[in-house]
Amino acid sequence: MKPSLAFSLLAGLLLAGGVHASAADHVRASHAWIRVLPGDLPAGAYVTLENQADQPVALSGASSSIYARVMLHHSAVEGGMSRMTMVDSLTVPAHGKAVLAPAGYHLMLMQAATPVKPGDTVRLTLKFSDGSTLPADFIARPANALDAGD
Ligand SMILES: [Cu+2]
Repeated sequence: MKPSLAFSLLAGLLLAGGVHASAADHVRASHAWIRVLPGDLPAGAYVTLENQADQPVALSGASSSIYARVMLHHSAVEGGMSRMTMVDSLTVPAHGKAVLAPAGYHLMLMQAATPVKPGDTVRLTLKFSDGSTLPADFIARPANALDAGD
């Protein structure tokens, strides 16, 4: 056996051991959708994240080839007014879930390079605080949509 092959086998075994498996390996994304608003208004992206690991993981943001800026936000009603604040991360508990939904946590998508219309599918790359990433396809829905429609 050539030394290089032996090394790659060993590296493969170490990775398969799962001791340092990344956050993204344990997370499943579902009900992923985007609410598209008219003109240049930012769009909200929503998704349900399920964490199958024994440790919590933290969503720290996302990126997209279509939207120049993606930010993690939280909406809350204060004194009758809905306000958005930026958040650094959103924890998904061990064997639990986090739901990004209207009037709560969402990814704010800004500055679309090409117009996104209802029915389009947009790939977002979710980022976790350990640096791992999870690509997920989001279905674009109209401004009056309240959920993924699935
Ligand atoms: Cu927002």
